[in-house]
Formats: sequence, structure tokens, C-alpha cells
Amino acid sequence: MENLKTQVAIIGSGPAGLLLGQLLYKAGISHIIIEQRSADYVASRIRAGILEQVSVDLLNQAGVDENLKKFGLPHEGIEILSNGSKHRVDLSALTQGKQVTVYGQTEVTKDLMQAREAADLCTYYEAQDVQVHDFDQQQPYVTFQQNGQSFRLACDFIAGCDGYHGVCRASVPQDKIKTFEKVYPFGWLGVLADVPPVSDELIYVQSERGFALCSMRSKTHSRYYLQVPVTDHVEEWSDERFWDELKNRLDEESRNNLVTGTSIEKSIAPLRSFVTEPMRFGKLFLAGDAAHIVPPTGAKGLNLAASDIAYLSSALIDFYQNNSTQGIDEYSEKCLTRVWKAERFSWWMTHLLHRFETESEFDHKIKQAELNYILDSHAGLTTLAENYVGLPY
Ligand code: RFL
Ligand code: PHB
Repeated sequence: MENLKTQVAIIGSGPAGLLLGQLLYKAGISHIIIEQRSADYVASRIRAGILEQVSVDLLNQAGVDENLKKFGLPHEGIEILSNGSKHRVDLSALTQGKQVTVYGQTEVTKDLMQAREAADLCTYYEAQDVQVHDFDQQQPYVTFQQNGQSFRLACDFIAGCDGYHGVCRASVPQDKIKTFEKVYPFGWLGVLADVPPVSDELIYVQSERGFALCSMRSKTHSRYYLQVPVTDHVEEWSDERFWDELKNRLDEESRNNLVTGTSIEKSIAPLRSFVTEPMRFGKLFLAGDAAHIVPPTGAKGLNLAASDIAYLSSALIDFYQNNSTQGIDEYSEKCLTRVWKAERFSWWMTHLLHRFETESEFDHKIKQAELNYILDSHAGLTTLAENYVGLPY
């Protein structure tokens, strides 16, 4: 058994764990990241694409925004296509100049991994049997195996950044934790293709055939999604079938502008709303998807992971630099206040734009009226815009 020691043990090297590591490093606080997958696997996962301004600011504070500044695409508006007609939501005009940035989570992850490598920071990849111990006592520790060798990592705190299926939340005794969950009866079939996007701005599509989203990663890479039954399998969706169905959900102009091509990646993600309360258990903090999941409709998952890390990094920095436990004590409540607002927005966007098989004709009419109201009302559009660009910390 090899004995290791650090101030903060971080479990998981997704965006939450990597960003926390970078912010702690900049503040002179030692940490070690333990990740169950390989570095290549982590760097190639394709997920989110939209960054709120507060997330962009945090990446700037962490000193990892060089590529983001160069290649990120600022977006001042989105389109909503409903009943065959397009409505532009002028995010900037409705939020006193705020905007979002199109920059892939894959790129954020790569930038953070490169910064880590350049600073020679310690990560144990392909760690097996990761376990967190004694986080309700003074001296927590983590055990794991790598390449057949056993490790024991002593630390002051453990940051559980290990996603929805991670070990940290699962290690909390059942009577100390409460979870809230809503599972949706559909998923998103996503396709990444080496073709220019159909439009300069994202198009959220509400149609009788179900929801669709036209997004992008750059001016030459497109990301499209279709609402599909959660029971569907990727193999049932040839590229041809995907493009045909997308065309069926679009308006004529977009259909004509759509450039199709071979898919580079295709996958189905189930949709779920999920929150854990609290987010701190003694010396263990949960952050990002380990603590909460949102359906991707509001583009909030990665951004919530970033806001948790903003609270957690400043709490830990305040503890080590000023001997104050205030940030640590307030961590869970501060995060959850913001988390629940993003949960509400993501649930609402999902509800408004997707087709639910179980809804009655009356429910469907009411939903259409709500969307029409939002799109015709300055107050309605403002509500949508201020949530989409991100609520303040
Ligand atoms: P991650 O990214 O899941 O990283 C967790 C890491 O922990 C590792 N791990 C373990 N390590 C050690 N021991 C264990 N026992 C472990 N168990 C797990 C995992 O290997 C992994 O490396 O969580 P994190 O860091 O909290 O980041 C969260 C985001 O990844 C997630 O919220 C977003 O991708 C959600 N999301 C979106 N968010 C946005 O803000 N904007 C978007 O536009 C957006 N679009 C999306 C999305 C998620 C999607 N999917 C695939 C669900 C679109 C899609 C389709
Ligand atoms: C994406 O580009 O992957 C994306 C964009 C907006 C969303 C969800 C996903 O709401």
C-alpha cells in the first residue's frame, strides 16, 4: 500500500473536478484527482455546447480561456420554431447585453487537461475500486487501486465530482440524504457532423412530431438532436433516417438550408431531473452531476457544475487563507438555491417544447397557448432570456 497525502482529494476529472483542481492550484492549495477512466476517454466525451457568461468568467479566472477566446462563438440570440414559424429571442436586448458562448465541453475539458499537464499536477487515471472513508470525521481518506497497486490518500476534504453514477453520493448513509427525481419518457438522439450549421443561431424546435434542436460546435461542425422514445436504440437510426426525420420537424427555409453528411458521433441520452439534498456531508462535498442532473433543454448541466465549483473553490480558499468556515458551512444552501432555479427552468423548457404521449388534447392546447404567450410577450421573453443566459451567483 502506497501512502499519499494532499489537502483536497478530488474524485472525478470531468469539467467539475478539473476546474476545481485548476482554481485550487492557482490559490496554492494542494490536490490530487482520482479518475476511473483513461485520459483519452475523458478528453473525447461529447456533451454540452453552451457556456453562460458566468462560466466563461470562471474559466478566465482559472487562466484557461485562451482557446475559448479564440474559438468560442458568442451568441446574442436563439430561435424558437413553433407551429412552423420561427421567433427570435434576442437574448442580449432582453438581458442588458448578456450573451452565451458556443464552445464544446470536449474543448473545455481538453483546455483544462492541458493546463494540468503544463503545471505538472497529479492525476491518477484508470483508478479502480475508488472508496471514500471517514468523511464524517477529522481525517478523511480515499483508497483506490491502479495498475494492481493499492493507494491510500489522506486529505482534509473530499470533493465528489464523479458524476451521476459516481461513488461519492452512493457512499453517504441513506438516512443522511434526500433525493428528488423526475424521469422523462423520451431521450435525445444526438448527431455530430462535419457540416456547416443550418443557421447562425441555435434553433429549438417544437413540432407535432416532437422536439428537435439545431446546435453547433463551430462554423463547420453541427450538432443536432431529436426527441425519440427512450426505448429506441441508436442502431435503429441510420444517418438517412435521422436527417429525414429532422427535415420533417423543420420549417421550409431551414429544410432547404440544411446540409447533411456522415455522422461522426451518434448517441441517445435519457432525460432526467434529479437533485440531492444536502450537497455537503461533513468533509465531503458533492458538485456537478454527482449532486444534480437537468434535462439538456435549458443547456444548464455544465454551467451548474461550474457554479458549484465557483462556490466550492472560494469556500476552500477562504478556509485555507483566512481560517474561515463560513463558505464551507453555506456551500450546500447556496448551491441548492441556484440549482433548483435551473432545475425549474430546464423542466419548464422541456415541458413546453417536447411532445408528451400522455398529454390530453386539452393539455396540449394549454401548452401551445403558453408558448404563444411567452413568444408574444416582452415579459415572457425576458423570463426565458434571463434564465437562458444564466442567473447571477
Ligand atoms: P461528468 O462530466 O460526468 O464527470 C464525472 C467524472 O467522474 C468520473 N467517475 C469516477 N471517477 C473515479 N471514481 C469513480 N467511482 C467514478 N465514477 C465516475 C467519470 O469517469 C467522469 O470523468 O460530471 P461533471 O464534471 O459534474 O460535469 C457535468 C457535465 O458533464 C454535464 O452536466 C453536461 O454535459 C450536461 N449537458 C449540458 N450542459 C450544459 O451546461 N449545456 C449543454 O448544452 C449541455 N448539453 C449535456 C448536454 C449532457 C448531455 N448528455 C450526454 C447527458 C447534452 C447532452 C446530450
Ligand atoms: C449542444 O450543443 O450540445 C446543446 C446546445 C443547447 C442545449 C443542449 C445541448 O440546450
